[in-house]
Amino acid sequence: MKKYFWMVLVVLVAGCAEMESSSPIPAEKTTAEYAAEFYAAYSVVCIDSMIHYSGEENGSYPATLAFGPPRGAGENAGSLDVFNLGIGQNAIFRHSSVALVDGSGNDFKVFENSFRISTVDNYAWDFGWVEVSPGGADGSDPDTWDWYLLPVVHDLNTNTYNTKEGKSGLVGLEPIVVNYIDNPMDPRTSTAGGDGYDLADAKKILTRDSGNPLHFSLGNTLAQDNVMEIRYIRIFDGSSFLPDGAFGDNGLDVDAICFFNYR
Ligand SMILES: [Ca+2]
Ligand SMILES: [Ca+2]
Ligand SMILES: [Ca+2]
Repeated sequence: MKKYFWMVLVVLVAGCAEMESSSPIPAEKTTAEYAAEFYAAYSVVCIDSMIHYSGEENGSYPATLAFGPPRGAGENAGSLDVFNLGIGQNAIFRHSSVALVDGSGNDFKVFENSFRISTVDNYAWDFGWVEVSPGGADGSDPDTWDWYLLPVVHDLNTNTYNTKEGKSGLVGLEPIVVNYIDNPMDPRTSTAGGDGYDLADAKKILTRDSGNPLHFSLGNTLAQDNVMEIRYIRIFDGSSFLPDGAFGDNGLDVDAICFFNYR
């Protein structure tokens, strides 16, 4: 979560787009009804539960705000409908009744709440990375499961402060335009924003000794290991491994995580 100063700045420069994200919901529909319409219109599902969290939940930005469809605030504002993960923390999410599968193209998206600050030609980023797992025996420790990394590129030799150049696979790179209440659209599209991932790119993490995803030792793909279903998605804040640029590390935020290919 970027500092309040930047939230205020964005409100000033973005014509109060920030405030719109928390405006009252029109009385004719409930949020559940909006969500149901969104799911039906675009044939997506979004995570509805968290099974592990390394930190202490922030009362103002609890995990429940990561459940359900995305509620983005546009290119120039950060949604407050988010779970604030915290610096260096991680959490494991799932959908309670479906599994993610590798279908055509991107299979899921993570919606953070980065936004562009046009007045200073920069982005308010909180980068992180994604791992996926089929899970393990009931009651087993998630740290003992097989985890597959969605590879990240963060070239520290390029200008990290105001460009997407040299960056890919990072959670939080793309601002969130889609909003299931105020601005519904197909969340798969690039117009909708969010960070898309293809399970075909995931590779088994063999060693993570450094703690830095840029230096993990990787092995087989999911297909090579005959892993046909993914039940768990783990999001890590990038801390100092994945520098956030001009505005420092405040811990990434999760607005939503939605599945496009599932069963
Ligand atoms: Ca953020
Ligand atoms: Ca795919
Ligand atoms: Ca949300």
